Order: sequence, then structure tokens, then C-alpha cells
Amino acid sequence: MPGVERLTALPAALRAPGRTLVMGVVNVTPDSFSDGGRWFDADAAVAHGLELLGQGADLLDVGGESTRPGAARVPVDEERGRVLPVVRRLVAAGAAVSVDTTRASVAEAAVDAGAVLVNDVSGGMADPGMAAVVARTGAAYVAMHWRGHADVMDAHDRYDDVVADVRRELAERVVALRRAGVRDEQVVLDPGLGFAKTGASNWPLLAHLPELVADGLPVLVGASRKRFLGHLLAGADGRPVPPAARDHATAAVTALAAAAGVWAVRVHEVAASADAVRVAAAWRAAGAPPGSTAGTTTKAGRATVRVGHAAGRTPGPEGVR
Ligand code: PMM
Repeated sequence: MPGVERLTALPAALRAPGRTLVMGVVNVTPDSFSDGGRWFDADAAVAHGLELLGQGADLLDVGGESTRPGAARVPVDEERGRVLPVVRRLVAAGAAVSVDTTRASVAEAAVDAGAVLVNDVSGGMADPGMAAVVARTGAAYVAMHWRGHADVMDAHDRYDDVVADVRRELAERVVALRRAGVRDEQVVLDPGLGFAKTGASNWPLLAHLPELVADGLPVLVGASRKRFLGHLLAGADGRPVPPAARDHATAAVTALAAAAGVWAVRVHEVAASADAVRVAAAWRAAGAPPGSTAGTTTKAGRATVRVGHAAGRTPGPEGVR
């Protein structure tokens, strides 16, 4: 998992555990496409977060604004009121918490409340104050590839070469973040599956994950229950299967993304992905050179045994093109 050791903004356990991490989704929203409204109440959201931890989530991503295609924006006070109580309570319960927001003020308040990571699906483009907050707080930061808010994003699915274009636009975000004082040690990149990417644009990004990983910063992948999986699994009538029927396909993506060396996957259903990342770690370890200290991670102990070659490579920031 190249670059992960350098993610010093995160607690050590989330930096180089020898396997891909599983981020469990806690949507405190009435209208997310995948689980709309199920955890809208703060008590239900906290209980759900704790359940995901029990299933093996390494961190919990708390969000208060739906990014489903076509969604309207939520007023900032409403978003803050949704996420902060949940962040506080999950942090108090000992969880590593990330806040899924594009707003600098919400990110700052969540970090004050104990969040260790800001997950910004806009990569700093939605709020010009975001990069400064990330620089000032020193929190870890996911910069996702993004071209516009949910109400317009599908119209931005136009690429000459989706892999090259996404890598280039992410690299531009890294440059902007550096200019604002954000350190590379804080940054995780995400290709933004489903965001300004309908259907076919998502598959090349997955197939070429090793290139994004090799660019040198840790990578997060969020394929969970997304439309392109629904279309892939469509029956004879051509209708996409509903979000809740996409979890097995999500776990398959987790296994393949973990084999490609991503730092973390963001998923709604944690148990299958928690198994999948351990399968991938064992697989990678068995391919390590004979005589190396390759090992595997066990579910029972959540042991963090380093996985052979996964720990070896740490390209410099110049690797990020
Ligand atoms: N996808 C969603 C929300 N947040 N964050 C990151 N970093 N990457 C993603 O792919 C991503 C995200 C949309 O899914 P949801 O509405 O079910 O949370």
C-alpha cells in the first residue's frame, strides 16, 4: 500500500496495518440512494456505527448531506446539526471517525469534535475555505475526484481518457492543497466512482487502480452499492438491481481493490468487505518473496502483521502527477 506509512495525520493503526482498511458508512440523511433515511435519527446512526465497528469497520464515515445524483443541497446548519452529535458520540465510544462533508465549517467543527479524517467528495473544489481548514487542523483529508454538485454531475461525464483525465485532475487538486499548506502526509486520493461518471466510465478507473496507487499517495475507493454495479447485475428486463442487492458485487470490488493495493474501501455493508480485505492480504503475502516476513491478518485478533511487499515502497510526492 504505497504511501500509507506517510499518512502521519492518522493514528498509527490506520496508517500501515498490513491490509486494506474498511471504512463503514454512517449516512445521517433522509435521502441517500443506498440506505435513504434508515439512520437519520442520531440514536439510530450511532447504533448503526457501533454495529459496523462490531462487523470489523476500521473507521466510520459520518455524513449529513446526500450526494446521490440529482440531490439538492442541505443548509449548512442542518448538515452540522445532523453530523456533530453523531461524530461526538462515536468518538466517545472509541471509534476512529471521518466526516463526509464538502463544507469547511462542518469539517472544522467535526475535527474539533474528534474526527481524524475529513472526507471531501469535492476535493476542495466546493468550498474555497476547505484547504485552509485542513492545513490548520492537520487532519487527514480525502480528496475525491469531482466535477460538480449532485444536481449537475452526470452532465460532466465527458472524458478523453477517463483514467488519464482523473489522475491529472486529482494531481491538480494535490498541487492546490500543497499551495494552501496541506502536507502530503495528510492526503488520500479517491477516483470518485459514480461522481461525474455514469456506467462505463467507472470500470477503467477500477481496472487501472494500480496506476493511481503507484502515483504515491494512499487511495480510497467507494464503489459500494453504486449505480454501475446495479446495471452490471441487471436481469433480463435490463432494470438495475436495487442498492441493497449490490453488496456481493461490492465485496468483489473490495477484494480486487485491496489486491491492487488501495489504502481503504468505503462500504455500507462491512462484514463481507472485512473478510475480503483479509483474503487479499493473505493473497498478497503468499506472493511475497520467499524468506520475507510475510504474514497475514486474522479476523479474531485483528492482528496487524505486515504483508511482505506491501510495506516496501514509498514513492516521493513527485510520484503524484
Ligand atoms: N461516495 C458517496 C459518498 N461519499 N466519499 C468518498 N471518499 N468516495 C465515494 O465514492 C463516496 C463518498 C456516495 O455514496 P452514499 O450516498 O451511499 O454515501
